This record gives sequence, structure tokens and C-alpha cells, in this order.
Amino acid sequence: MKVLLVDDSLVDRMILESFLQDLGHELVIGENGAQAVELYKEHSPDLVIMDEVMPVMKGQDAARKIREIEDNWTPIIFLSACFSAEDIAAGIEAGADDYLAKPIDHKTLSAKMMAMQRIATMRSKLIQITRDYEEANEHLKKLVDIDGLTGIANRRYLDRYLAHEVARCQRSAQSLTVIMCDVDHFKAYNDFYGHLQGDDCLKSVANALGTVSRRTTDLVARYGGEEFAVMMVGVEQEDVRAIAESIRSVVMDLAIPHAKSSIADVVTLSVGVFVDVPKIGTTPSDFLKRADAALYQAKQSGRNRVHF
Ligand code: GH3
Ligand code: MG
Ligand code: MG
Ligand code: MG
Repeated sequence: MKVLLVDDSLVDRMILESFLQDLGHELVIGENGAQAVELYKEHSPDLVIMDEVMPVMKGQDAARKIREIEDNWTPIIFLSACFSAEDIAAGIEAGADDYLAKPIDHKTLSAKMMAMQRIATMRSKLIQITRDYEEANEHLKKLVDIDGLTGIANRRYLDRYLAHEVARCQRSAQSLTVIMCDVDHFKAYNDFYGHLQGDDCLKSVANALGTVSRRTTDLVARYGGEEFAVMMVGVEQEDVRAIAESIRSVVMDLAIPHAKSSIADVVTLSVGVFVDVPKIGTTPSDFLKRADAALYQAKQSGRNRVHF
């Protein structure tokens, strides 16, 4: 341990110094409380062993100062010839962790040091565990919003995001766009190619959607099953039309073979769009319902198309 040893008595200091050095500790030596505080700042010791009665600044005041400035707990052991219950109480209250009577019994001192080291080690472990826990917690918080298969936002995140954006667009009178996308004849795809290849197909579609809308306000989420939702804020109707169209075409351009589709020989997407400035009382589910209704129309009118 790096030990800060502070005592105004040269004899006491020398005896303890050689004792502690023999135990293999690294020593920093001070002669009064003021020096103790300065040396503490400079050396960040693992343990402070400090006389209580000293000139310039007594041990209690030094301990108080150290407790004020430390950002990590450092054990402090007081040594004193004054050993009444009041002295002990005042020393502990000032910030000391233990209090030993002078003349110091070396065996007792090294035992107390061992106890302090044990607490310090336990404390570091707890701090590390807390850090790991916080880190894991942050990670989990992100994970609960992510779809396990595709790695994009999930329904849970979409719902929260949409509620937030509906309120925000209402306040700022901006338009909000919800685009609902559904893979055409995906049941037939699964039946023919198998569920695992179906999963791969959904991953590719999610990836492709992510390349279309890159603006920071955009959200691409897996709404569920083979349905995806894209959200945008403040985009003009004409631009929405172009973006929705590129969503449709980017999936077709993946050219994932679909032998059982009645519309094309590749996997295609039907797209339903709803754009509006949310009014007072408009709910997120109003947006989802309207986009879903448009999607239904896209399906009814032949699939692989965009409907507003
Ligand atoms: P439509 O063109 O009308 O949308 O027809 P569809 O066959 O795509 O629609 P339907 O709702 O009948 O079928 C959707 C299919 O999507 C059924 C379901 O097994 C499949 N599906 C949903 N989630 C997953 C998934 O995570 N992985 C795989 N492989 N398939 C999924
Ligand atoms: Mg003294
Ligand atoms: Mg569907
Ligand atoms: Mg479908």
C-alpha cells in the first residue's frame, strides 16, 4: 500500500516508518495536518495513518479536509495518546475510520491496516460491479427497442417514437408521414422456400429499407411479421411520393427470387402512405390506421405498388 504517515513526533514517525517499510509499504511522510492535506492531494495514498495532536493543523481538521477533497474513499487511521471515549468519537466524526492508542502496538496496527485494505478491496469490487451493471442496463435498454431478427427498431420503439412525433408535429404544425410496407405473398414464400430463408428475406428487406431513408428524423421499424413502417417529419407530399416509390423499387431491385408470387418472379412490397399535419386529438393509431388502410388499397389494386 501507499501509506501517508503523518506525525509531529520525530521518534514516533521513525519507529512507524521503519516498521511499515519492513512490511513492504511505500511511504509518504508528513509532520502536521496541513502537510497531510497537501501530500494527500499530491500522492493519492491508499491509507492515511495520522497523529491526532499536531501543530499547525491537528489530525481532526486534516481528516475533515481530506474527506472534503477526496473523490474516492481513503481509509484514515488516527493515532493518539488521548484515548477517551470523547476523543475517539470526535476523531471518527471528523472522518477517521479507526483510532489507535499511543504507544502504538505494531501487531494491532498491521491488523487494522489489513482490515482497511479488505474494505477498500471490497469497495473497489462493488464500484466495478455497479459500473458493469449500469453498462449492461444501458445495453438492455437499447436491446428492448430492437427487433431480434432484423436489428432495426421494433414495434415497441415505433409506438413510442410515433407518439412523440405526433405530439411534436402538432405543436410545430409539421407534416408527419407514416409509410406501411408489407411483403407480397410472403406466406407462399415461406411455404416454398422454408422459414429460414423467409427470415433471410426479411433481413434483406429491412436492410434495403434502411438504405432508402437516411435522414435523421426517419425511422424504419419492423411493425410485425413481414410488415415494416417508415416515418418521416416535415417532408413535402411530392418528396414523400418519391421516397415511397423508392421503398417499393429498392425491394424489387434486391431481386430475391419468388417462384410463387402471382405478380413478379421476385419478392415485392406493397406500400401504403399517410401524410398529414396532426390536429388536436389526432392519435398515433389514427396515423397507423390510415397508413394501413392505404396499404390495404395497394394490396387490393394489385400489390407491388404505392397507395396514398
Ligand atoms: P399478402 O400479399 O396479402 O400480404 O400475403 P402474405 O402471404 O404476405 O400475407 P399473410 O399475412 O397471409 O402471411 C404473412 C406470412 O408472414 C405468414 C407468416 O408465417 C410470415 N411471417 C411472419 N413473421 C415471420 C418471420 O419472422 N419469419 C418468417 N420466415 N416468416 C414470417
Ligand atoms: Mg502529536
Ligand atoms: Mg401482412
Ligand atoms: Mg404480406
